[in-house]
Amino acid sequence: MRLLSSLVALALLASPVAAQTLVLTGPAGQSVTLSAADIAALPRQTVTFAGHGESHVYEGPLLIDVLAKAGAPTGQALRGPALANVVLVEAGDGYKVAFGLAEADPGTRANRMILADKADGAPMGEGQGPFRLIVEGDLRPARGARMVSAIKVINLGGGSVGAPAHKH
Ligand SMILES: Nc1nc2c(c(=O)[nH]1)N[C@H]1C(S)=C(S)[C@@H](COP(=O)(O)O)O[C@H]1N2
Ligand SMILES: [Mo]
Repeated sequence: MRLLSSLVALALLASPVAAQTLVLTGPAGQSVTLSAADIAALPRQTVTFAGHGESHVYEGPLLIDVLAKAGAPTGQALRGPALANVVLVEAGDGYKVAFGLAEADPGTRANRMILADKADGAPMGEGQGPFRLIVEGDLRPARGARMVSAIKVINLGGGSVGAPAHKH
């Protein structure tokens, strides 16, 4: 009984805190849960983003490196039929942002997409963190989903065998 009430108390204490994990779904339907430590361990980038007249420095891995953990095609594999993959970013408040996977590929676009876990050198608090999408070069911050809790990579190609070999 004492154990049970301790567990209930712990659950009550824990409930208002945003999940520190990120649930990924890959193009083949595979699901992977990453911890904040898993995300922090990926190679890091720094992106300055200005929105609403304020400029902040965000830090975190390239989104494509996060998505690779769930089997998303990257680099040379991101061509032909792989270009029919889309990304759906979901936040804790129900906000959703979608775009093509190739938009997150640094071999395709100079502007980076990162999954920030720090802003101005510190972890982001409630309402913003622990993870925030940052789209370098966007003219407004609407795609910068705060409180990212899940990301799905979905292939809209319908399993077609796809593009012929192509040199570039
Ligand atoms: N989860 C979540 N992220 C969101 C939104 C939201 O409603 N929910 N609004 C977006 C919009 S429209 C803007 S303008 C920016 C605002 O971010 P800021 O509060 O850091 O300026 O967050 C974006 N990210
Ligand atoms: Mo906005």
